[in-house]
Formats: sequence, C-alpha cells, structure tokens
Amino acid sequence: MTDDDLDAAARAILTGNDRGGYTIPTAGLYPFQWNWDSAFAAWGFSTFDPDRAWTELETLFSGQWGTGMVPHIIFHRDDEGYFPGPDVWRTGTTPPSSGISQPPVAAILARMIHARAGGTERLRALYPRLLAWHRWWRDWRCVEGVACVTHPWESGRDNCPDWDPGMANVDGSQVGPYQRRDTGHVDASMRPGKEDYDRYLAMVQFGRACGWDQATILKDGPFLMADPAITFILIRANRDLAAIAGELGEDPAEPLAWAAELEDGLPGIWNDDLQAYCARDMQTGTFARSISSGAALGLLAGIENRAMEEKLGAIWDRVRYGIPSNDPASDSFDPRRYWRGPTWPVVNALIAVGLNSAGRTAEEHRLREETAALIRQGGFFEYFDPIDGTACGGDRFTWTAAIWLAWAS
Ligand code: 9WN
Repeated sequence: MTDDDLDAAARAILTGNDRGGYTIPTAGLYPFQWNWDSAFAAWGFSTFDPDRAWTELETLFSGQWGTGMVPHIIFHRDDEGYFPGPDVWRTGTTPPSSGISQPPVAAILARMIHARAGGTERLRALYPRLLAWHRWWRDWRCVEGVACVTHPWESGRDNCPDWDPGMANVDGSQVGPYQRRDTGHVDASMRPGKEDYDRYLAMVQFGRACGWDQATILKDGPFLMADPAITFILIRANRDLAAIAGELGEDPAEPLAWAAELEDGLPGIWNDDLQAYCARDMQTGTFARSISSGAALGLLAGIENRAMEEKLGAIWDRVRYGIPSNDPASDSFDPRRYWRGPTWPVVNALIAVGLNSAGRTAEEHRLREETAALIRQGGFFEYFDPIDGTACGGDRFTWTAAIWLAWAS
C-alpha cells in the first residue's frame, strides 16, 4: 500500500467506526464512546471533515456530569459485547456513563484542531466545558499537588506496572462471578489477567456502593495513585486551555495557575532511586518499580530534566519502534501484554507534540518514522510489540487511524 492508500484506509476506519456523532474505538472490543479515544478521533477528522471533528468533541461533552467530570465511557446505546456495561457502573446519569474519567487530552487536541481547521465558535462553546472539566481534575484528583487516579482505567494505561503497588492492596476476592467479554475478541495472553480484572471490579463496586461520592472515594477508596502521565498531560492541557482563553478573549488566569500548581508538585513524584518521575501510591507512599511511558510524557509538558532524559533515551534505544510503555530492562516488561511493554502510537503522538513544541525536530522525526513504519507494516492496530513490530490488540482502530492522518503520515 502507498501512503495515499493508507490515508484512504484511515479515513474509512474513522467513518466506519462513526456511530452518528461519536466514534467507537473499534467494532466488537470497544462498542461505546471512550473519552480520550474520541479526542484523538476528532483530531483525525479535522484533516478531512472539520465539522465532524467538532461534533465528536461536542458529543463527548454531552456526557459531562454536573460536577464537571467527563466520564471515561459514554454508553449512548446498549451493547452486550463489553463488560462492565452501564448495569455494572450504575451511575444513574443521562446518557449512561462510567463513574471515572480518563486522561484530559481534549483541550490539547481542540487547540490543534482549531489551528488546523478553524471553528472558533465551536471552540467558544466548548471552552466553559473544558474549563469545568479541568477544574474537576484540580478539585477531585489533585492530591499533594499532583494528579491522581482512583482506578487504573482512569489512567487509560490499564495494566501498566505503574499501578502494581496500589493494585497489591486492592482485595479482589469478594467480587462474585462475572463474564469478561474482552478476551472473546482478542488474544487473552495480551490482555490484563483475571486477578487484575477482579481488582478492577472491586474498585467499581466500591464507587457504586458510595453512589460515586468523590470525597468517599478519595478518603476511603481502595486505590489512589499519583499518575505522572496525567500530571504532565494536565500541565500541557491547562497551558493550552489558557492559550485558547487568550484567543477567545477569556481570562487565562485559572488554567495558568492550575498548570503552575502541578509543576510545583512534581518533586512529589520524583523517584530518586530510579532517577525518574514515577507513579506513586498515595496510600502507602510507595513508588512504582519501573519507568513507564508516563514519564516520557514529561516531554509533552515541556518538563526538562537531564537525569530523566538520559533514562528515557536509554529506554528508547532498547527497542526498535517508538517509546515502549514499560522499560525493557525491567523484569515486569512484557512486549505484547497491553500496557506492560508494547508501544502505543497514540502515546508516541502525544510525546511528539511536545517534541515539536520544543523544536526538537530530529527526535520528533525519529518517533514519527518509527510509528509510521509500524502502521505501514502492520496496519491500524491498537498497539504494537516495540521490539519486532508485531501488530497487537484490536484492528481498524480509530485512534491509530486518526494519528496516522493528523501526525504520522
Ligand atoms: C478500559 C478504548 C480504551 C482506551 C484505554 C485502553 C482500553 C479499556 C479496556 O481501551 O481500556 O477503559 O477495557 O481495556 O487501555 O486507554 O481508552 O480504546
């Protein structure tokens, strides 16, 4: 296939996964609207259908809670193909949704969509919603100055070793019987294990039992970990939101202050032993034991740190394709098991956005070429083995198609 053929195929994936105002990540495995997937879908649409790009974001924010939270899944229509569905989450919202959020990339992508394709009035209408969501992150997820997650699914990097310390303290033994659906769609050896799922469900059951009361979840919930990726994403997203505010004639003071607070909190996730920013269990103080691509997202936020960069450079050099989700030198590295080693085009794209902003064109070029090679060889899969390039997970994947169109091609 030529790159022109791939462009056409990528557009066909986006339009094929369009369910009318929102895009599913991939048919079968993920049949609903996912939060950060949708923001990337919008970026992809902006290359050929700007109106549809803004609609994607508008539909996402139609699921925003009164608290400002934008849920990680919006269940616009029933589908038996995914577990856990709305009957398990029981959030009582309209439209039905999950009870946790996902990485707040929407402001970053909305700014780039606006720069590429215009749509000032659509952006103006979204602005207060973006601001309310960022405020929710500040009020309900920032602890000791850094952004935390209350569930690994909230991080978007489900079974990453980042979450091992917190997961160890979650009791999954009492969740009762349930039927997973994911392992019927893709290779089970590449998915999170049963013990992971038991714990994921225990966290959902806790949230449901307290009516998704955030104060209770933060104080007494089974899991609370600082997430370097979301901390860095939120620093960048708040700065981008401030820039959007400037363009719209709004006051940028709040998002700028939130970005500065997060930057001040960064020493709290600096792991001296690893010489890197790391996930940290806020209940026990324990750091994760290996360096993940969450740390590499410091580049998205423009956080410069020489020791950290040396580590990241070495990690990148240990693989052939892109930034791996976990350090190959770590004993927890598994090149095909979801977030325990594979490279994710979508994370590479975010890192590249930061490299581009910093004028680091040689590294951005390398990252783009390595990511594009994976797609040219393997197609629009969900993620890839970073050593031999094997395509993994779901096929015809929306965000992989989107980043091909908006960045990698
Ligand atoms: C749980 C949809 C989502 C992505 C996440 C990815 C995976 C879900 C799952 O799929 O998570 O939210 O069931 O594994 O980890 O980043 O948004 O593509």
